[in-house]
Amino acid sequence: MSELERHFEATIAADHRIEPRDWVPEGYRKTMVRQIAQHAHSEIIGMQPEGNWITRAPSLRRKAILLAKVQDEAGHGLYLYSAAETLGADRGELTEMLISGRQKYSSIFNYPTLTFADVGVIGWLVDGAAICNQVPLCRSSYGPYARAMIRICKEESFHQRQGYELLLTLMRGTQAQRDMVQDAVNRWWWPSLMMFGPPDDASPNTAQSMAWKIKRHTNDELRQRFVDMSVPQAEKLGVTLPDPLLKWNAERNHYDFGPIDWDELKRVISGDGPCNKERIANRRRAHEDGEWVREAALAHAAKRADGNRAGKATVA
Ligand code: BYC
Repeated sequence: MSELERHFEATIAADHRIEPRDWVPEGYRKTMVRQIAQHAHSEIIGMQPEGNWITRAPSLRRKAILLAKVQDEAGHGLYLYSAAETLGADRGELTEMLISGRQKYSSIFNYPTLTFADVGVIGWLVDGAAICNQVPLCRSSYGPYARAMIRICKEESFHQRQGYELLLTLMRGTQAQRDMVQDAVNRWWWPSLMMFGPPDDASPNTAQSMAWKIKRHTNDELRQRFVDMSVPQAEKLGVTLPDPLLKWNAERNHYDFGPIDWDELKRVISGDGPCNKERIANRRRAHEDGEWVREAALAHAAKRADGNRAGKATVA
């Protein structure tokens, strides 16, 4: 083992953070870029299902809340692309990989948002799952990622509360509103469980990512934590989670739950979910429409750099 490898291993073993200028094995760099880029793409694509409801929010208050939430997601994408850049990735290339289908984003954003209750359920379940998955990432071994996660998690918990509060309001409304919430819960429950990724015995990356302390828990551990957290919240809300096998297991001290349709997850991840094509087409259009902004920003930066050089030359 080289001196550099020994230093890397010792940093991980001591639970210290890896920082951008530290030497890392190529596999660590690749895994980190993959995970951070997929995460960034998920935040940006994740703006679409809810963004769809901004113009149709039922009140000014709901509209302002939703606008703020969707803007937060854009911000999360930006912190994450910046974290990926500290590993030598190029943001433009990452975007190309997303819109050409070479890099993934979370399966959850390929499902449609059919009613305003979906906005509440996304906040409660999707952001709830995101928090469960991301709080341990605040202790991830890569410093810039772990630090970005701290702020992201704070904002996600606001998102989760706004969703739950929206649902509490709907549940105090008419029978039709309660039915709308139940219907949204029925559609989002299983896809939310799939967000945690394939089961541990079919997760190719987990063992190495745990050894490098990129991940602190396995996919199944976090999924179980999410189920345990959600059941009492569903009871309080007065909705039924669509799983007849969901049952408290006193021996395990956890809820048992029914089998997940892993073929559905595979289909959705490989591009064949209900909204994959629409999401990517929208992202591609936004990227193309934004070309003049990127060009203008680059021209402005070049002009300022020239100005700075000229200024320095005069001083010299
Ligand atoms: N969807 O070996 P595995 C958010 C991929 S943002 C799509 O277990 P790993 C939010 C996986 O990437 C939500 N792909 O992988 C935003 C891997 O790909 P490769 C996103 C999935 O990395 C806005 C392959 O399948 N959160 O919450 O050890 C509004 C094998 O899986 C999925 C993050 O990205 C999936 N569900 O574990 C509201 C968090 N699951 O190797 C909310 C950070 C797996 O074939 N990421 N894959 O390219 C992680 O924690 C981990 O990457 C995962 C997967 C737990 C997701």
